[in-house]
Amino acid sequence: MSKDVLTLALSKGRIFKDTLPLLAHAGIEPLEDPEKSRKLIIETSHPDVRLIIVRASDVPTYVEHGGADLGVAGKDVLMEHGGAGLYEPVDLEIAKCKLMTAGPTQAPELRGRLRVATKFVNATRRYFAEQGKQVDIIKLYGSMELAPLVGMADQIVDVVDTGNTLKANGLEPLELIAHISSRLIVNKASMKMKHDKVKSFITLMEEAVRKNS
Ligand code: PRT
Ligand code: MG
Repeated sequence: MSKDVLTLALSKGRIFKDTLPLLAHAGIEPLEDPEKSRKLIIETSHPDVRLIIVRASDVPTYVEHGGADLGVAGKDVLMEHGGAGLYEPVDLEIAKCKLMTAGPTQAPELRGRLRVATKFVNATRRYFAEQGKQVDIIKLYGSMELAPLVGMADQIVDVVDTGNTLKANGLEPLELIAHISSRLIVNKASMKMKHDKVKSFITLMEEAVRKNS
């Protein structure tokens, strides 16, 4: 990584969309739209800042291992990653949602241990352990809503925004595990080696959040 350039890891979709106005506050504008371009490295109007486009769940990995100096990741993803090797200096207050348990509106009587399908294996295990409940966790990579419908799981753990997706699949939200928003994360070595640049970027993001709210 060049000492002069800051690399910021973002995912396509809602995080990219919600980060744009925060970047605009810092005078940073992407030169291409990742929804249209196939490029994974996107230059910006700021010569010292470039973006890389990765999967939402890969953002902490890129930042931890120095593939990016900074990144924007949902707290759900960070809870799952564990946050080792990262600083998490700013709550950007974007892409808000809730990490919840959910189950069928008409749940059949439970026999045996609760089976929970989720991509948030660590957060789920921690949550039920805190309740003193032993559950069987089934790891999925998406479309968790399907698992109870086909009798594979009793409940799911997923992020919920409007709740429409649950409702459309005959499920309802049950327990709140955590309020979720996206965070600015920073590579620990970059914080030392590029301190002035990273520090001023953090300050700009803090200002942008205050302006945004
Ligand atoms: O899509 P991919 O597998 O690459 O990764 P991802 O699904 O994690 O990425 P993305 O871009 O969908 O989400 C990025 C981040 O946005 C997540 O890590 C969350 O922190 C945050 N976020 C906020 C959400 C939602 N709101 C949300 N509603 N992430 C996902 N959803 C899903 C939800 O699971 C449901 O299936 O959107 C669907 C619609 O939600 P309802 O409740 O409004 O119907
Ligand atoms: Mg998605």
